[in-house]
Amino acid sequence: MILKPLDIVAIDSLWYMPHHWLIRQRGAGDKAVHNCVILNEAGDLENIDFIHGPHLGDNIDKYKGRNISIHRRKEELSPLQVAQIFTWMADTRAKNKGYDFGQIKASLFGIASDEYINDWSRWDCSERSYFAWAANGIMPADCDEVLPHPRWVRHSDDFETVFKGVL
Ligand SMILES: [Ca+2]
Repeated sequence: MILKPLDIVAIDSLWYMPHHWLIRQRGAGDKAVHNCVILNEAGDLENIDFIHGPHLGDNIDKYKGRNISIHRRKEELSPLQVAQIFTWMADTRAKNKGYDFGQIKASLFGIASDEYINDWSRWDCSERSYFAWAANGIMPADCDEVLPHPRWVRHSDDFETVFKGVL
């Protein structure tokens, strides 16, 4: 599998993780419960967890044995656009205050309140993968959700699936 920078990974739920059940109930039948962003051909990730929020240091190998899908934007970006997105990711990561529990609460219970959305100092996984594009002027098609679900990238016509199965 050849990975490219800014490929988006969607990872399916695990049956023994209670918070995955909650995320899935809003997924309209889609099992995706997590997103992360590929940084390079070696599969290094910008990942998110409850402790650190967005961070570096993980590799896609972390998801070996899991059902995942990998999605690539159909229209290739210019090197300038790629650099712009990576700069935005680094800037927001540096200012990050941790995981966005307000966003995930709003997402799970459908509370589209200003109190919870568009806080760019805190992030959840699907918000992060979506706004890496949207904040840089590239609105992904077919995702008009204020609170993107991890399934979003599987359903956007702007992205093609380059891998689907057990990693
Ligand atoms: Ca946020």
